[in-house]
Amino acid sequence: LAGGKRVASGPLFDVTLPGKQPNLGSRHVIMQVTEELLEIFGRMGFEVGYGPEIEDERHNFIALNIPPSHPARDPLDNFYINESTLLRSQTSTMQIREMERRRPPIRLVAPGRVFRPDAVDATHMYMFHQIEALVVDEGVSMIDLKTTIDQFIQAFYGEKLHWRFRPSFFPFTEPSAEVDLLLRDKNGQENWIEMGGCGMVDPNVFEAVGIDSERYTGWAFGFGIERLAMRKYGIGDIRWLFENDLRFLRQF
Ligand code: 2NL
Repeated sequence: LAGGKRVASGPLFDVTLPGKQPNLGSRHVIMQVTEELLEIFGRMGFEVGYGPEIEDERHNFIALNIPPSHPARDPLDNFYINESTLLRSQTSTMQIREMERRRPPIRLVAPGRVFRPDAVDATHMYMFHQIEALVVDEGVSMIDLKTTIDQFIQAFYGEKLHWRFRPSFFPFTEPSAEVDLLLRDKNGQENWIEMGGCGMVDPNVFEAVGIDSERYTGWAFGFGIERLAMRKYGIGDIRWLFENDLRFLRQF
């Protein structure tokens, strides 16, 4: 329009010019890895459970066979909100909730944030993500546990990596083991890195949730999702995952 009158002066802008590139967001690498893990465990027949990040002592400690005197309950090693409420220190809380709610067979994975006031360094953070698996049924054995971990590692890393069980102790499993993955660095140096822990569910845990420990057995494991992602993508420092530096995040 010119002076209120329409003039035949051609188009006001050139529609053939390239547009401005919008800045598209994307999923964080930890969320991408979590989705991949759920996909892999989904194919193996696991359901997914989510639960609260603020928990009571029953679900975080008592039902997991962690007595009041246990060092894991030290107020300095947990984020307590008041005397009996805290930010969960592991996702086993979710498995306890599920076992309280229903009877075996149970085949469940629970991913989520956990919180521990660790000193921050290249491999430790006060908040990280865990994925825990729980299988409860008649006749479940440690062979099933080992096979599941073996198939999971092959599916997630796309190759058969060397890994090992290292005897360990947790109050909620007996026997217990830690899972180490072999890492070869540029110089051919071999290092075993800890990915998480596992074991056969302790009968005391079954007692606490009213499952007959004479009839049922089960296994469980808990892996750190950051560790799994760092091993997969060669990320050298856990802090990079939480600094939100786009130069880092855009690589995934
Ligand atoms: C670790 C260790 C682990 C479990 C988690 C579990 C859950 C129930 C009963 C028994 Cl309900 N066990 N979970 C078992 C062994 C180890 O996690 O260091 N994770 C990063």
